Amino acid sequence: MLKKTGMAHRFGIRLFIILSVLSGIRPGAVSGQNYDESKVGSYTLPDPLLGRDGRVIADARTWEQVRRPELLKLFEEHVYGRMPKTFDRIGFRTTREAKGMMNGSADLKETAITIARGGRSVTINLVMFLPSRAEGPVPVFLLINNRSVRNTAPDRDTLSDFWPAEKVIAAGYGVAAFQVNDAAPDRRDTFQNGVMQLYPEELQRPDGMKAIGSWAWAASRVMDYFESEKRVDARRVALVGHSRGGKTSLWACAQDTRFAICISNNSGNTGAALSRRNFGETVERINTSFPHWFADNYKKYNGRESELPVDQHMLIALAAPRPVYVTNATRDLWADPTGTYLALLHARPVFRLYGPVPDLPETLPAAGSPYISLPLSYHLREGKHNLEGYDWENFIRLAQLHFK
Ligand code: GTR
Repeated sequence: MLKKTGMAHRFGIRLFIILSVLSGIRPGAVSGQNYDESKVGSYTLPDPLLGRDGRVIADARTWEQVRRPELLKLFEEHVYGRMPKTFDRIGFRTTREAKGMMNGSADLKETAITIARGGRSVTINLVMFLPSRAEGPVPVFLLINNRSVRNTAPDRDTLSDFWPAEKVIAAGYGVAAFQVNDAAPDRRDTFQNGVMQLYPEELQRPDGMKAIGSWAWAASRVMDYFESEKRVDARRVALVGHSRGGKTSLWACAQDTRFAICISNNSGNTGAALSRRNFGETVERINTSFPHWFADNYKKYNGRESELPVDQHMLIALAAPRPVYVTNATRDLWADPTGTYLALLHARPVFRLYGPVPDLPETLPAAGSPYISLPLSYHLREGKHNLEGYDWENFIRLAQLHFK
């Protein structure tokens, strides 16, 4: 078999990958996936304000007491897996401090956050810069870094727009990041070697959490640390994630209402994009490529999105009334910009329980015209799947609006 396909075949695959990358379509995005709007077909979204018992939710109190917990549970059971809440101990150890970095404008503080349960422990390493001149606690942007640790280089020998710390500091905010591998290695064969070590029982359950759950859990432990850090205003933390990290930021904000702003960049399938729309990445595709991200139960919905008891507009709604910012990029059709924008629109009824919601355009806004408003923001960036300076500049604008 191998012989028959041989070198020519391998060359073909490589050529295909190179061409895909050059054209901005991510590898694997082509075969069997729909990119034709006319083939999306019709679908019916579950109503966030219709309780399972048929009751219509008409006020914020009933949403919070009845429907919100119900939806959270559905997402746990069918999509992301349970979120363990207890552990034996948590400790914060400063591993490095350096004042007056970035030409005197920022102080570096690195912290090892160690959490123990049942005789095992896991350590999340946090890198953080705080504005040197700030008097009193500052709001902080926390990035869930799903890419290289070089993006968050504490020495600033490498500067990356994935985490443009200088830009955030200049705006007067703190900026922090942890790398997902500390919480769960992003591989199907090793994801257990992190937070899951503390909760081995989750591995036995069809609704047990996996990597994305572990990353979200880690974001909450960073929040535990922020609550103990005098220089951070833990009530004003914006959580940022890109792609798989953006799926995680939404799930973390749904679980943990201490996060003040939820930012989900290019998060696509099982992030901010509607699952029922047949466009770009599908549930089957994501479960096959990344079997270690979601609960095993989620695999039941491969090719059966319409049977899901939830859809992703409901995940956005779980952040209400806190501000949510979702984004797309023009050359990232895999993440379905239209399906993402529609999810944001369909989350509006829940936000309206708390107050007025801005008049968002009814169709996908044009590239390069960000829509920054409370509580819902959106932009479509010109370019490919990535987290860039442009994205951050607009996230900062939302923080300026919300944190004033
Ligand atoms: C892709 C995956 C997406 C997204 C992306 C990323 O391969 O299909 O759902 O998570 O990776 O995280 O960059």
